[in-house]
Amino acid sequence: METIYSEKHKLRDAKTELFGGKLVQPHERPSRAEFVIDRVRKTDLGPVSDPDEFGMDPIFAIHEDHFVEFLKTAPARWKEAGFEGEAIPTTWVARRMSGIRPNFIEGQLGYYALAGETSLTDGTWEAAYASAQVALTGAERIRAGARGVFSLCRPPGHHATADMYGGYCFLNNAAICAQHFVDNGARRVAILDVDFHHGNGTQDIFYDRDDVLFISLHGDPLEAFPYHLGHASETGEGAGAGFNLNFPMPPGTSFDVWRAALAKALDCIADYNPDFLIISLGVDTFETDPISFFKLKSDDFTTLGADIAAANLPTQFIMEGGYDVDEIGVNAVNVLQGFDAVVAS
Ligand code: SP5
Ligand code: ZN
Repeated sequence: METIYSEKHKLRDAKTELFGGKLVQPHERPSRAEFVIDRVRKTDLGPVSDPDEFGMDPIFAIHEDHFVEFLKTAPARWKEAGFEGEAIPTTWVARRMSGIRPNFIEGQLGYYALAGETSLTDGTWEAAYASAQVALTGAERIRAGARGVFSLCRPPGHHATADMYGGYCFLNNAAICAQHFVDNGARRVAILDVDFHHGNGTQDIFYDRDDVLFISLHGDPLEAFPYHLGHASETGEGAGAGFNLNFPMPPGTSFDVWRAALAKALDCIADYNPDFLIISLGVDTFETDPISFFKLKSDDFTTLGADIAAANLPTQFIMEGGYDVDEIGVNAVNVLQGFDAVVAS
């Protein structure tokens, strides 16, 4: 299949992540995308194309304008305030607080951040914008009739809500694409999130809607980031009741258990009968991922891709997480090759 890729991801190059009480080298780093694109090229997966330009409209269809303005300006405002490290929040809109947006940058970080690990840096906005264009270009390929496409997005997106960033995410690429499909005539879109972490941002964005089905397989939020969303009891509200489905799984979950949840998810997607399928493709379910606790092996990712292909839907893969950087290329491309092998047969 075709891969969409932009070198502009390199502009997202934070030096620090708040992890374990220390500022460490970020897990979400530029080499992740480099390893993936190298593997795409080495395996002759298919052509690699630059993104086209879709501008801001499809981003504003999902994200609040004041949030976008914040992402663009926060690093400069932080520096102007005299702070020397990378911009990270130290306060939060905690339970029973007002939710009134503060003026000063330090307070705004706590207002817009859903987690504290993700530093805001110069270049982050440009990279996140380019990542969204990579996503939208893939969506256009699917609309034009491709059976599968790979949007090699970086930074990732599934933790970002309409007005919050965090979990290494700034703009929700999968949500932007789902909305783009709907705005161009799709009746129903399904998003299947196989990243280790719950896709809280995508869930939140579509929670009250029946035109986008969201299903996530992930580490139980009682034990794993993002901790405060992703329980099985969250099934949608209003018109969206019944159109959100979570499969939280415990530490040590192996592929046979994980695959059984995938089968249930794919059954629900078949019942929903969507026009398009978006896969939020994280490979942090890998057994040696440094921040996760599932036990998938490299060959399992090939099977995963084949299972998804059997759903027989036009399918856009959007890159999300995966932090065993040495193996991220093999694992991500295994999914895509597993998919292509079924499509070709
Ligand atoms: C897109 C994506 O995969 N984002 C993940 C963000 C995770 N951020 C918080 C990481 C905290 C990890 N705690 C690890 C405990 C290891 N035993
Ligand atoms: Zn993840």
